[in-house]
Amino acid sequence: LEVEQSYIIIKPDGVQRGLVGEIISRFEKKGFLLKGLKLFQCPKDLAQEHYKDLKDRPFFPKLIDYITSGPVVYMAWEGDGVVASARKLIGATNPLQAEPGTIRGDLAVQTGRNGVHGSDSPDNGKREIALWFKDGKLCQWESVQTPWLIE
Ligand code: YYY
Ligand code: MG
Repeated sequence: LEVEQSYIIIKPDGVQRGLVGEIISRFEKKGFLLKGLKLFQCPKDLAQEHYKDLKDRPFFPKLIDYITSGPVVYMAWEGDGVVASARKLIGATNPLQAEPGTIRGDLAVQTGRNGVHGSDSPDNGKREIALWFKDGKLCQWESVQTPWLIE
């Protein structure tokens, strides 16, 4: 049985604003399992492939410039329901509409600088993890917390 995984990016604004620890902490404290993590400057071609569903949108060129403008932290997080739950933790695309308590609701003000990416479906989670973790190697480990999180 396959456990669900979500692909999460702390975008360049999140890294530059010193929010890496804060953002990772939200997922850690919720109780998901970190399976892979890297600080990385994304090349244009990878950014375009990652966001290919948006390639015809007017904001696409700006989005690609932004996501490649500085280092990002990318991660794979695992757990039952992690994709939908991570989207809730992240909040609405426009940070002014994102609820307080969400990452975007608490930490950002503009759609074009909304700090975080999270996969929008389990299939996209798989696609994005395969795309970014090219060697396919996520860390296989067990957290001592698991028995205290999952009965
Ligand atoms: O999944 P999510 O990040 O919440 O939004 P998407 O609709 O997938 O768009 C991806 C990304 O594109 C968004 O996080 C910011 C940017 N964007 C934008 O700059 N302007 C828009 N009108 C919509 C999205
Ligand atoms: Mg999206």
